[in-house]
Amino acid sequence: MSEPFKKQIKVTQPLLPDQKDLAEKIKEIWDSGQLSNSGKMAVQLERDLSGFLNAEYLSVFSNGTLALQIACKLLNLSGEVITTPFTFPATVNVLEWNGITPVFCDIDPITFNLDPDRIECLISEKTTAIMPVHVYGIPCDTDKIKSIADKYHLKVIYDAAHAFGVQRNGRPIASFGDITMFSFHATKVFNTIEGGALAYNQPGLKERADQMRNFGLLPDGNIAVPGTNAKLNEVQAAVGILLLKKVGEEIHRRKERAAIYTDLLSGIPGLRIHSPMESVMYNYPYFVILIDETEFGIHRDTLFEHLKTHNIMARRYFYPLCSNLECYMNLSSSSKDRLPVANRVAEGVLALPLYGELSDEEVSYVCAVIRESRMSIDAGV
Ligand code: T4K
Repeated sequence: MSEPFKKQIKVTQPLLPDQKDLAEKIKEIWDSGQLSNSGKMAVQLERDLSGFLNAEYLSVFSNGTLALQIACKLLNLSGEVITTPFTFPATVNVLEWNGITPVFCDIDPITFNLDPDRIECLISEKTTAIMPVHVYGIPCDTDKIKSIADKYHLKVIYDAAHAFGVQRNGRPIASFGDITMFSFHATKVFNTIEGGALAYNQPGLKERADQMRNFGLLPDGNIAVPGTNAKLNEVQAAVGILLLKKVGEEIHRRKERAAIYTDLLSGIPGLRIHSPMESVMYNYPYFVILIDETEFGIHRDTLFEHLKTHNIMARRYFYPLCSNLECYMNLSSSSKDRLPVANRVAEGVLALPLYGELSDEEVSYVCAVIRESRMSIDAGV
């Protein structure tokens, strides 16, 4: 058996700006004395991101969760919203925080995104919207979701926390739905340490969201709709401005690492590599495998622990399934027999380490340990 790796291999590592460049930006901020409240850096980042993401109307926020909460308020969502249980809990928590009941819909076995063919039967007179997630940055079936939303007059908010810079059939990911949310958390392909953005399909939404992230304050000091505090500060915005220049190279490096993984892990019985369709210009946020215990020989959790003993910190994104969390398990839509695909996928997925700085040696080592874990079973070790 391989020795544990000499240092811990984390599932991800943040993309960082050059310290010298950041020091220059911080000097600029210090000199101006403007640290927050839509200062020069935040305004520039919004403009830069609008161009990069091809999103004409866009606002930045202090994190993706608050951005999503504001998106629900902007569209006056209430009652029930159909969403996926196969996501980070933030997606579902946002609905609860808006007093909305999440209604879980099963997922597609290939993309792991909301299965559009299962949405219609969940629509009730209380349904106001659909909130799908572009899981691991792989786009949802936006055409089918749009036609259902149009038919029933529902709003669509896409959680694109993972989909920074992704395109489908040449269309930017922000161009689908009423609103699209991006997360700029440190663990994302592009980050502002903490941060997020909303892209809207109409200018009026941006104007109202910009008020809501600043307590709801209007230019005359009045407040028409109570807002919150979800502003991105100037230092975070400066990090974003600098990282926007590096993110293309980061995605390229990740693509190369993903190709090595694919090469070294292909053909292992019971191990499926989760990858995007050809129509997608992808951003490689995660490298995800799906383990079928029967064919692979061991359960995903055994492999997960085995990797840990070798200093490899993989992650079970997304496990437990949101519908199985204590706070959501009593919803009628959480019942396991209504979500067979999501429950099966959550038991099998594993995100392997992936980031630009990951070395070829580290990728090869991870793959060797995975192969070895199976061989030890074959040999009865
Ligand atoms: N919707 C979806 C679909 C999401 O995935 C998320 C967030 C959201 C909405 C909400 O967006 P935000 O409000 O976060 O903007 C992480 C992130 O905290 C979370 O942002 C992310 N999704 C989720 C999928 O993953 P953890 O609990 O896995 O993070 P943590 O601290 O365990 O870190 C993971 C690895 O990254 C570790 O190996 C250490 C490394 N790391 C982490 C940080 C924070 C670093 O090397 N440096 C760092 O600064 O949640």
